[in-house]
Amino acid sequence: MSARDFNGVPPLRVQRLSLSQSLALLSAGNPPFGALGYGTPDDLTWMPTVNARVLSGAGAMADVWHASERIESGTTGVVRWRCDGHWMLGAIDLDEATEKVGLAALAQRAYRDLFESLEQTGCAHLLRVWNYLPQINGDGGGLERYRQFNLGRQQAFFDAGQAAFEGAPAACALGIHQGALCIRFLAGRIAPLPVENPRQVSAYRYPPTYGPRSPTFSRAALAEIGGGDVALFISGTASIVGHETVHLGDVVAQTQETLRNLGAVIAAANERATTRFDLAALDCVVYVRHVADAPIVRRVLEETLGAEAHTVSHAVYLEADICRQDLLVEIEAHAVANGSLHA
Ligand code: 3EB
Repeated sequence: MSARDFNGVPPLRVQRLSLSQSLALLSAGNPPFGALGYGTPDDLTWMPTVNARVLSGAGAMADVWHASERIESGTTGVVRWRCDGHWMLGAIDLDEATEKVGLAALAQRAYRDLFESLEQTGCAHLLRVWNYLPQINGDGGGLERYRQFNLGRQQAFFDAGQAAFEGAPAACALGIHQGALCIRFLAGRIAPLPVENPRQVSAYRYPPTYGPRSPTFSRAALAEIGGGDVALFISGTASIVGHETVHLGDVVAQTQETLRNLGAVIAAANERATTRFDLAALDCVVYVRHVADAPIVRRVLEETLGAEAHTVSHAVYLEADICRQDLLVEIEAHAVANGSLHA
């Protein structure tokens, strides 16, 4: 049996729910594997959340994860995790003010503990990471804070002997307006299949004009998640062609370019799997720098994909800063489809 044979993979499932639906699930005595809530901590107290203002009408939402029944919880250093023996969800919240170190050192420590938690649970492979940094575009003593974060993150990958280039996990990195450095991740026992975007330079190969250390992520990751399904995790995607930001100051054109990039990543992913992922069938999170742009971005999605598209109706819009000052919008997504990966 091949290592990727889905018969050997206990099922992992993810559902996008409204806050009330996810709370109902919890009170029904059916605690899920984990959840990632999109909204303020005041709305969501029982799951790790993304501490950002929700701009969509449906209010706070959550991605609720289900795994097998034998779930173990634990902590490793600063990481809180849940694991079913094959899949693992982890969360880190670290406050610079309390920890009294800069962001580079903080990121390095967070990722050091993250990799240690993977070793402890045996879920050695990182599939997807969600990074949220306070004041991402702020200056931290001569180096932008996002670039400091990249420094510490890449160093921790090196220190742990983890793939910092080809084979890096899918990820997103956004700026939140308040709170701590906040990292959420999904790991598993089997390495995912990384996917790049032919329209873009791999982020781990960005030239040094974007900072002394490259960002550490692949454009997407594919994984068999049991039950004959494949998941596609698409990293934060923006209006970047090659390595350059395009359509400065034009949120409509940036959104259109972002959708072209998403389409290109999906096409690249489809070459690696026996299924066809579809731009119109994503669960996406849309990060918008300026609150007033949210309805404009939504209109572009509707015009491009149709108002009835799953991607349009299930999108969560959050106020966030994007890692480049000139980016106005970024979209990340996941999708599940029936099929398997090409060997
Ligand atoms: C980009 O394409 C936009 O640093 O983990 C997207 C996804 C971006 C992930 C990260 C950054 C990250 O470069 C920014």
